[in-house]
Amino acid sequence: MSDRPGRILVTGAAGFVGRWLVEALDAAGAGTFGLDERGSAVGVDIRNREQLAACVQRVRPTAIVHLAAISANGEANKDPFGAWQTNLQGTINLAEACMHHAPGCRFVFASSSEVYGLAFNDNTTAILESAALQPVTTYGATKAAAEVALGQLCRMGLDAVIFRPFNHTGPRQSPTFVASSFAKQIALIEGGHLPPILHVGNLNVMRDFLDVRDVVRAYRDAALREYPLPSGMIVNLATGAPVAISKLLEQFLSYCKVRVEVSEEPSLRRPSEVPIASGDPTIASKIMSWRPHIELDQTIQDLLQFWRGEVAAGRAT
Ligand code: A2R
Repeated sequence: MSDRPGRILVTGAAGFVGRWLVEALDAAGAGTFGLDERGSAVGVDIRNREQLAACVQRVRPTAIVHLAAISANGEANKDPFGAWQTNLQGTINLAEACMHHAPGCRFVFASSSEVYGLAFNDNTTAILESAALQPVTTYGATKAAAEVALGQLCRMGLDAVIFRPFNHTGPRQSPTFVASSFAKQIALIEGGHLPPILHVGNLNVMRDFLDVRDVVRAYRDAALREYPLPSGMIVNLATGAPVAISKLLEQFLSYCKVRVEVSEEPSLRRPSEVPIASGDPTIASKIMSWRPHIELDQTIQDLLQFWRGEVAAGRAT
């Protein structure tokens, strides 16, 4: 018998969040098994029920953290059918495999704040988990549907916890997301690889930013059963204090070593139907003693350091 604190199967382990989570689980001494579609230790496509069942049977996890998804909005909008297959059917496949082949296994699901969609506009304060789900994007709709499916499976015996993380960022995030985009451009400009013009999109919206390391701490604690969590529990991961993208940009520019001009690009200006998105973290705080530890300013500095390193190593163009 292993005396490790759990055998944790992580789907999407090679992704942005997955890599941080695997590091956090390894640091806690857990036995971690990564699952991705391509090239990882357990190469399984979650859309394939048979492969998935065999994998869960083989690993016999004590917890599954389900991160694998078509995660970027752009991608989900380009291929909605693929997003539904992976995000909804893949989640059902995994939950069914969990119930049948790993009884007692806890299922930790990374949903998203995007499930709220237009519900944000009916709220003047940070949104509660009880708000009606009105997703705007394909991605948000696939996550909302997966939550409904898991809720029903919980009534059939699944032990699931559903997290709704708000915008999370940090070193290694793809520059298709706003904070990583600012950091990468600044690093390239400082290195003389780009003219001193920073291209930005919609600066007026407000979002609730978290550090990815705070988000994976909640996933880790849920997987390692640090706290008793009722099955089917839904938990916002948020600060409750939204920040305007213009303010985020200002903070990045305060660390920029050269003078740059900001250029608002119509092509980057995705129309948003949600001016302010912020989540109430009370439940996370009450049931898991969770609160963000890393200030946004620290995240900004770490992202800049990451991209400066990438530029210096010739890995960013
Ligand atoms: O396709 P791969 O090998 O690059 O792996 C991606 C994995 N993935 C899949 N794994 C198995 N079967 C599939 N059909 C499948 N489709 C995608 O999910 C990749 O390693 C991972 C997603 O990583 P990222 O795109 O970097 O997402 P991120 O930011 O780490 O988000 C993780 C989760 C997602 O569920 C988001 O919706 C949530 O956190 O906020």
